[in-house]
Amino acid sequence: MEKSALQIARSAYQPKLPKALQGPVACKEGKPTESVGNQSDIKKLFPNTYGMPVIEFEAGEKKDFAPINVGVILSGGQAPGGHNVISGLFDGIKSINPDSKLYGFILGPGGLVDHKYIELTADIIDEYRNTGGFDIIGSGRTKLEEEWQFEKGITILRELGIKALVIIGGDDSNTNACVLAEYYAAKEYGVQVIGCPKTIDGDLKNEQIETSFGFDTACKTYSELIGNIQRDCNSARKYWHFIKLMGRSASHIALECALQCQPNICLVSEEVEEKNMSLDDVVKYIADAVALRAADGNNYGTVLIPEGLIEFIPAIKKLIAELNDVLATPEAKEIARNKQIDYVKSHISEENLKVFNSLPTDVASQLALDRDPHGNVQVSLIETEKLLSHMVADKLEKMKKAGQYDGKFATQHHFFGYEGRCAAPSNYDADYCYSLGFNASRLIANGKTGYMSIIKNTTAPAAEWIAGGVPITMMMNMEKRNGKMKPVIRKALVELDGAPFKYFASKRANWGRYTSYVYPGPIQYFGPTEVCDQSTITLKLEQGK
Ligand code: FBP
Repeated sequence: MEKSALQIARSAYQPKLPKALQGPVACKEGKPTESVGNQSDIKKLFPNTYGMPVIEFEAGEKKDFAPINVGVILSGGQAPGGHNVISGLFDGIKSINPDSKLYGFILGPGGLVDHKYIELTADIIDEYRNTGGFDIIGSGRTKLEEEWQFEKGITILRELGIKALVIIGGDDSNTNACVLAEYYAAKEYGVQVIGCPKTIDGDLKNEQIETSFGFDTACKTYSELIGNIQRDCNSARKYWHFIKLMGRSASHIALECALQCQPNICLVSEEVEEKNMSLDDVVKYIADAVALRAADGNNYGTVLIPEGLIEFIPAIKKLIAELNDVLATPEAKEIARNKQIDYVKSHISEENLKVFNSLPTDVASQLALDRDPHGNVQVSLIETEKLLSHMVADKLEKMKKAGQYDGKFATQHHFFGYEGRCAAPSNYDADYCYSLGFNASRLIANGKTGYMSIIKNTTAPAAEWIAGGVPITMMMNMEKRNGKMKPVIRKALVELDGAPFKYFASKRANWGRYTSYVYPGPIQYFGPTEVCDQSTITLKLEQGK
């Protein structure tokens, strides 16, 4: 593979490890745990993996370990640092015993079911150290949830002598990892399953998981681009830029980018829901801000829009919930694509039909069409940035006629999502991911299954990071998916009483009216620690730093 000078320099970077992982470890176990919700249901569904303690590693005595064969799967959307989880895992199992082997399943969980794999040797691993992307083995969104898939999986795991499987994924994939761990434990198949918290969306976090990997690099990449746009915007002073940012559900990415760049407007879906805002309320909120700046002679600005916004507008959320149920029936699955819209229209309540008919046609059809394999609306396909800017333009026209606005409104549209998912990991993500992977090898060596690898205290220098494991069942509750109640990891949305949102809310009126842009610039890999090794502002505020 040809490499750029930066890639060559970067591949020599040795990610930092927490002190506890730098030598042999001992396993400190906490008290038995409970799931975050629906305890009796979750306990019944996971009799073998429920209630296990949280684990913390500390320095221990050197022990001899037999070689172990481990499998690894990358699941779901790409996130910067995935290759470092794999290289950390590789180095970890080799340090346990140099004869250990690592196998990668190709193109996500489907690779396990279809028996597509490669052995990841040192040569391959070295090519991918500190690089972005998931291309070392590819990723996929096949949902691992059926017994026949688990059974096909065990056939290949046995054939390759694999005793532990590491699934690197978001909330849905780690839910599946937990179901698989429980199944293999119940059947006494002798295969451990460990999860790793991945997703640029930042919504896989809780008391035990500080952040999901990739969030840091993706936000820094988007913030560089937003900063560049803001510089352009402030130079030409003629456009309002509507910028949609990835994050299927939660608004963590939009909020973090707002904290980094200080745009004029940033919508936060969770607030829109909390305030029970309609689409028209959202449009009015933006139009009023545009009018306020126009009154100062500033006919330009930036608006950040979280990708999942549409799903959080309460009336639309209700509609989507009913559409999900209607589309999950076997009958609906048989309906030809061109008849689907008519089908849903004739099967939803009158109230939801009214909302459905009020939406622009392309948004309505997007909501009524394909779901991803986990039953989610594919919000990245909905052009909310264009929808909003067109509606704001209409509103401003009306305001002009009523003498409430006097300005020019020219727009540009952007969607930043795929641009950030495979960026070369920041030092934070490079170190965090390597540690997560290395730590997974220690969970495996200690015989754990149904755990997620965790690294905490990550706003401190890496040596002080805390390594351990959290039972996945601890993060679960019951939710409706594809029309049925299922055990799932609870998604972490933006908390309106949390420090990051409160800080943003205290500043936004000022940022809205006066040009206060910050231009963060590109991620720096080499240089002073205060430039290269910082976590997100969200994490710092959450930790009171
Ligand atoms: P994960 O939750 O699997 O990490 O993926 C998140 C995400 O990047 C979302 O931000 C986005 O909505 C979605 O993936 C896009 O999915 P796809 O890659 O299938 O287009």
